[in-house]
Amino acid sequence: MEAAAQFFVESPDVVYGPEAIEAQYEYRTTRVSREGGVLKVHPTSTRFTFRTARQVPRLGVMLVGWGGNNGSTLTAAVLANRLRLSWPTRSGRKEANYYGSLTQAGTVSLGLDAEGQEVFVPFSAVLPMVAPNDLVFDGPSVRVPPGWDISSLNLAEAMRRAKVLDWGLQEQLWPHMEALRPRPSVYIPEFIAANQSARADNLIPGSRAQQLEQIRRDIRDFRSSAGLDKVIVLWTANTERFCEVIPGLNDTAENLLRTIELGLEVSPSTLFAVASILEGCAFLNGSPQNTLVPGALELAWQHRVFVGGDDFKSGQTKVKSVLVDFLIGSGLKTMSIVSYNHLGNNDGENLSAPLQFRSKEVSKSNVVDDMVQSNPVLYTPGEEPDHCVVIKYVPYVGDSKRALDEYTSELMLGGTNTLVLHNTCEDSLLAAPIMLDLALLTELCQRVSFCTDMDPEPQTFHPVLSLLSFLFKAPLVPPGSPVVNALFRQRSCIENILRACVGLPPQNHMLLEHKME
Ligand code: NAI
Ligand code: DG6
Repeated sequence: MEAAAQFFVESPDVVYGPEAIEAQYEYRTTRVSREGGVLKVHPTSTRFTFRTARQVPRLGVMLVGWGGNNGSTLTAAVLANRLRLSWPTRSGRKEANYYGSLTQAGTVSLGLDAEGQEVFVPFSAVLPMVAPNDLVFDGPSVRVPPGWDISSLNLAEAMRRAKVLDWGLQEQLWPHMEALRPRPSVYIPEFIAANQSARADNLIPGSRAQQLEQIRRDIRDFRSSAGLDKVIVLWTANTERFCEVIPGLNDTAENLLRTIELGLEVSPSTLFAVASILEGCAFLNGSPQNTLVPGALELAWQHRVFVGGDDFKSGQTKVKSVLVDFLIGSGLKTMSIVSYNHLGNNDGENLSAPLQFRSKEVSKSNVVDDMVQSNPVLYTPGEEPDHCVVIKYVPYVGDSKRALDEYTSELMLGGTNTLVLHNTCEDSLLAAPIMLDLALLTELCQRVSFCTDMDPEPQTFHPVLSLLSFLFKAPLVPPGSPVVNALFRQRSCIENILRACVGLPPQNHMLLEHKME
């Protein structure tokens, strides 16, 4: 396969203009109605015109929790790739890459060549996307900090504290990361574990309203001093406890803004979400808590700003959303899922507190609902497998989280099948490429607009960007939209929407060409 093949779709339905790619696309689907106990299925077709602006912007990503394991690892990864670093390890020399990133290391099949063989291109070749090496975290002329952390350690020290990267790589990155210092952030002790208090030495003072204003100034400052076209804000700070959704407090945009003005209860992550939305910057939540309370979602809707969440889907949950899909999709009745983890990084220490663990337990537990509900042959209404999630803090294993899972399913004629899995999830090395994809795909979606024959007014995707579901454990979706957790359905959604933008039909895997005589 060619590594970075450029391609053009030759079709009267696709126009590559100087500013945009415009594609006519026939969206074929079905509508189902129930009539007297009978299901009637109606094939439908809607003609879309997709328009994707070709100009790739200068994009800055601001991480909240920049000095954490994920934040320092993502920064290191971009720098290591940009500088084309390689370093010795006991199993040979390693080179910087972006393995684990769907956009950078995943591929899409374009079709069959003259020999009937599939031709693949990188995901990133389907539409113009920001190259990760061009993401602005720093640069010779940019010495302003692009992220926030309640801990004042510079990024080189943060990388050392994280203990994620090989020493030979850390040594080479040190001079590049030493000058990067996180901006002060908002610390409200009751939202994260008490064991985090020693880190909190880099704080924005003042009332909630003043803190909100400071975050907004930080975003504007970064955008102007780094000469950016766009900024995306990504929460990768500690898991917070859930906050209660209370009428009058955070249920509407107006109430949420008043709550901040009055200094009533609001979580730091919601404060960052509000600041981002008010600055017109997409906000993505990589942690499990309910940052995007109804008031924040309404604000995003009012300002037409993309939001996405919740909780990066990196290791154990990714496997779960494949394995349970496989089991139930094969007609096996999964009845028990037990997921045990132990990890020794700062995330693990924070999650050793009950309220923060509870946030994670919720997001890790709802990830098979769609698969169970998709199969009324196996499950009666309301029936679901037992699902138990355990997380323990074991400092010695550091960032190399161990995940042990047991899946028990019923077979025909009273049999059972038990699958046991041991997964060493090098947590931050799995999360960093997901963070990258989130930023790159969100930015791409900001350049896509579409209209239909029925509604010629151009529109953009719904502000709750459910296309990102592949990357989140508990995907946020627009009201009334089905939540999809099954990994390959989520992947197909991204792939097929990108294909639609260049006028290609959805990937159907039928290979009928090879099934004829
Ligand atoms: P970490 O604990 O190493 O980093 C979090 C950073 O956030 C710390 O540097 C801390 O000082 C900072 N922080 C805490 N409150 C803050 C605030 N209000 N403002 C700014 N900074 C603040 O954790 P790690 O491993 O980087 O994970 C980050 C988040 O991502 C956690 O919530 C974790 O649960 C979530 N996550 C991680 C995954 C992974 O595979 N690594 C996967 C899914 C989610
Ligand atoms: C304990 O599970 C720690 C968590 O922060 C996870 O490591 C993280 O959420 C990744 O979870 P998963 O299930 O995607 O591996």
